[in-house]
Amino acid sequence: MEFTTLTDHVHVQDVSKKDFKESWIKTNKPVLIKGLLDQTPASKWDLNFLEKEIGHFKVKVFDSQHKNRTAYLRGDHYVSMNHMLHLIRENKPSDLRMFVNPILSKNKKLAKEIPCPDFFTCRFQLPNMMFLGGKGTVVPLHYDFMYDDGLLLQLFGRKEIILVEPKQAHLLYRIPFNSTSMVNLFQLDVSDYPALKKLKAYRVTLDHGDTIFIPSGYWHQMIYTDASLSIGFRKWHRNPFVTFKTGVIRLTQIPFDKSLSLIFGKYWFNWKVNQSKRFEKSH
Ligand SMILES: O=C(O)CCC(=O)C(=O)O
Repeated sequence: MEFTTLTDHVHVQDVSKKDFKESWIKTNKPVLIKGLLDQTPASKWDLNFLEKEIGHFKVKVFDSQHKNRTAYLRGDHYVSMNHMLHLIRENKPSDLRMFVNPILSKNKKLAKEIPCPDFFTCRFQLPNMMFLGGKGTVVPLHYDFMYDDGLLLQLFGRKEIILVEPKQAHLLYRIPFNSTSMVNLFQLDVSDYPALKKLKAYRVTLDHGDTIFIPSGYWHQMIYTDASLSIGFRKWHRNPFVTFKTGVIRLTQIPFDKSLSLIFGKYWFNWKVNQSKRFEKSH
């Protein structure tokens, strides 16, 4: 496996909507964007303020108990947002992880303080998402399942990201009916996953205030250097047909996968993991 540090970066002041589309969205290339947070009132947010504004909400989180699952969107149980914010305050390790949570849409005043940047807005704007986890949290390797383009802005803490271009997806042991992989690129195991030897990936650290552009179909995995909180902005794929086709596929795939998981539990999970390895062997 070969890692290259992602060095491409731009300053938000030099980014126009047209340039961003031509240089990064159409070419499907990741880039680090500097200065975005400073342009928003959210640059002044602190933990006391967030606790007051959103701390009382209940949020759904993942924990590490549910190992026989490959669904990755909403989480397993509820905790208070205050509980999650406390992880940041203490910079604590934790097995709780909040993923793609649109919590800011419950507080319009707050959502307005961190708007989707102009160069990334689209028709039928999706709400901003929040991602939060303790120090050492590992986000499973995946791509965003609607082939949307994503920006991830780091509000608190630091995280490391590995990015793999879509054309190397066949080396990643994708789980069937899903957009995730069981492979942990931060802890390489080439005896179990030999195809990884051929993999080339980008690696980048997201510091406070940094934003990464994760293009459509790019696989990504994160490890939280510190307890971290990020905001995600999403943009539908530039070709509406891709969104439509993917939507139809997901609408059948997700209920199918969930039903079999409910009926067969770990047997279904194990079958999928075995299939992901078989799929690789045929390449
Ligand atoms: O930082 C995280 O926790 C995950 C972010 C992510 O997967 C995304 O923005 O698509």
